[in-house]
Amino acid sequence: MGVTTISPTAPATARRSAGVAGVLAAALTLTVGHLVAAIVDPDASPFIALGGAVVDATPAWLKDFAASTFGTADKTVLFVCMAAVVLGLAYGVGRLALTRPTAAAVCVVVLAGICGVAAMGRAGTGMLAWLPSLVGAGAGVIALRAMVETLRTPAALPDADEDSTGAAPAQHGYATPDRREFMRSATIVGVVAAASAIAGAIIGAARSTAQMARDLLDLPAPATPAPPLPEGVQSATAGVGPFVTPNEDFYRIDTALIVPDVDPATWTLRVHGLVENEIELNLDDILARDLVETRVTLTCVSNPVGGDLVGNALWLGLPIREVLAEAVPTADADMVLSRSVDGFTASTPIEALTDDRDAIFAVAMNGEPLPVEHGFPVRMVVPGLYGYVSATKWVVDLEVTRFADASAYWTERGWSERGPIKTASRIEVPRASAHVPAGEVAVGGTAWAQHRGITKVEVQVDDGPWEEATLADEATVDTWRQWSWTWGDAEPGQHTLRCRASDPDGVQTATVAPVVPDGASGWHTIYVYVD
Ligand SMILES: Nc1nc2c(c(=O)[nH]1)N[C@H]1C(S)=C(S)[C@@H](COP(=O)(O)O)O[C@H]1N2
Ligand SMILES: [Mo]
Repeated sequence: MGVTTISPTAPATARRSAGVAGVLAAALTLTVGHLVAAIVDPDASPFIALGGAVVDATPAWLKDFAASTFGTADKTVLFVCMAAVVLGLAYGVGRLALTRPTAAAVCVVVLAGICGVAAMGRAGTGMLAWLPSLVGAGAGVIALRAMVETLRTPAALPDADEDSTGAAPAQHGYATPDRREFMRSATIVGVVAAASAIAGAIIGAARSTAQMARDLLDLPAPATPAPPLPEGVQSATAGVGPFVTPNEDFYRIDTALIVPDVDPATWTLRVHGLVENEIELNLDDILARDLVETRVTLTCVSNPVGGDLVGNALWLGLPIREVLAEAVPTADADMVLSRSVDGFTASTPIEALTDDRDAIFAVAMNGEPLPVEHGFPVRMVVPGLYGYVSATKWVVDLEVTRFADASAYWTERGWSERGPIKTASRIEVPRASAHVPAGEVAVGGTAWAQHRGITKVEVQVDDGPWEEATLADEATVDTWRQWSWTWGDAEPGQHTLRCRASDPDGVQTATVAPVVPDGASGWHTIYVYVD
């Protein structure tokens, strides 16, 4: 008997292959789960459900760190980290399967079970939220078994029986496995996993009710159209961003790992709480009413000084003020807690929704139905307040309440319960650290103080005097305002450019504040090199 091919522990190559089998089985578990989810309940995809649970369990400081370090790529970073952890675990489970197949199967079921429980706990998932993880786990266990079976080539150790007392079971060792058999089973599993991933993606895309309904939606004409844009809203300085932000370039910030797929046919908006009349509206109710068109610049509280989490669009919607007037809030109400279909909430001071500003339930953005990722079919837009306390996308519920009695998603995570937008300005041209030729340098940028209006922008070179920039035309006090300035005598060397805006209340504060808890402040400062 060839003693060299049989050992009491599995050969290293078999253990490595078993690890790979574990990784493939995990991939199959997740892709089959994703495919089943695409058919029964897209929100219940195991990996996405797990991601949601991880996000919810992440401490606020780590989220802030992730958001500030990775910006809008933070979700990708989350998924990559999760994939690394899952695949690492799967490698270990695969190796375990070689010697303890039952224990390994239990591990797969437990891991998938965690995903299933996470899916059931997710807002917006249905009765079958556990099914994708269960089916995925089943596929994973079978695949792991089949692959590892080709590596487990038990053979009696030559002296096992001699050592045994006779009562003890015979010991087994491992012969060198047949690589071709393993490769064949691993290839089959890999192909099935890839096919499931592709099918899941195709079905998921085809099944998006929201996308289809959006394509079919006929927008009504506004009862109150926005006045035409003044000719001169664009900065005279070439290179400053467009006054109206195209939908595809509009920043996107939300807690949704996959964009909620809301069917407008069954969508309703409920208004309740401290009101005399509860109200329920569907999309047709809203589209049948007199809609107003309004230009509003949205800003994220997480926008750093000089940052680009800000965008300006033409919105069409129903004034929230009118709906609240029908609901008749009680005198003690001071806040409206809006909730999206995926559980996000925002706390808006009631006066911002009942005064004469254009706070609306928006159904369109720049002349198109709301893009799905910007809140289709209906979102809130409230001039003057950061998005996290006002701009609820996929909104389904308004609870009229009190700040003393309820709190919103980000308030529970350390952010301020109120979020008026701070007056801000930024230099867009030249770019930070740019090289510019000496002489005349065109400088330009954007400033905003929503619902108050920008009255002045000033620019300072190095520690020189503040010089007044030329303001572009104002569309409304709710939109940003562009500006331009000519630096007449730029001399070679490194220079500092700084800008600051004024609103009717005075100059924007020089005090440097971080984004947490209620928005960044300070004067945008860049360095440029004059050649
Ligand atoms: N449902 C939902 N609505 C939401 C959010 C969210 O996480 N979920 N984020 C808010 C924040 S923080 C901002 S800044 C704006 C951004 O809107 P946008 O993605 O359309 O630019 O949406 C707000 N509405
Ligand atoms: Mo935000």
